[in-house]
Amino acid sequence: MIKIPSNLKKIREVDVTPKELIDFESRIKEKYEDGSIPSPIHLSKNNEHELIQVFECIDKNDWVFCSWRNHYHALLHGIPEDKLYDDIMDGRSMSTNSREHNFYASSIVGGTIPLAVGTALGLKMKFSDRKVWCFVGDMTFETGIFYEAYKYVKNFGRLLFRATDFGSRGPLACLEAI
Ligand SMILES: Cc1ncc(C[n+]2csc(CCOP(=O)(O)OP(=O)(O)O)c2C)c(N)n1
Ligand SMILES: [Mg+2]
Repeated sequence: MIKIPSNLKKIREVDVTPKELIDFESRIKEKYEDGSIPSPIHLSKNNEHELIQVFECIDKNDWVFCSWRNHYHALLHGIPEDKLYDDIMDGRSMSTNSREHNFYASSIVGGTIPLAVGTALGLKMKFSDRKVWCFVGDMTFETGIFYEAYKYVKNFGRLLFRATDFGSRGPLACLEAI
């Protein structure tokens, strides 16, 4: 169970339900197991309510960076289910990307962290009020690149919240635009 920090404020309704998230992953699992998907997939499970609560605080114009385990986040940030499904069926489960929806995912452990910080810095230099949200897993959280980015954002910007999620594959960390 993830505690949602009190400084996160709800700014929009999310029209995706926990059941829809779970059903989507179940559909992908079936397709993978019948051999229809040519590449590895990564599924999420648990913390659906909490993740929806976090995305209720994320503006559609904000950037979201995510890992290989990105289907929930992509659906909650507004990537159409059909587009995500087609991408996954084409073998791109781990690298969901959309400039239109301000979403970037990568299969490289820690790879998105400096990109997220750089994007936040770029937005700050343009006096934009858009934010950057970087979701990482509990192992990625332990890496040196996370620590470097964490220190930079803490010292030169504002760290919005840091929530820990061991073992249940939900949201872990979020860096606000620096
Ligand atoms: C640079 C790099 N090193 C190693 C890997 C192999 N790898 C893929 S997932 C993973 C573990 C990641 O764990 P965590 O950050 O907790 O994410 P989870 O898969 O549990 O959501 C590793 C080591 C990789 N993808 N990239
Ligand atoms: Mg993990």
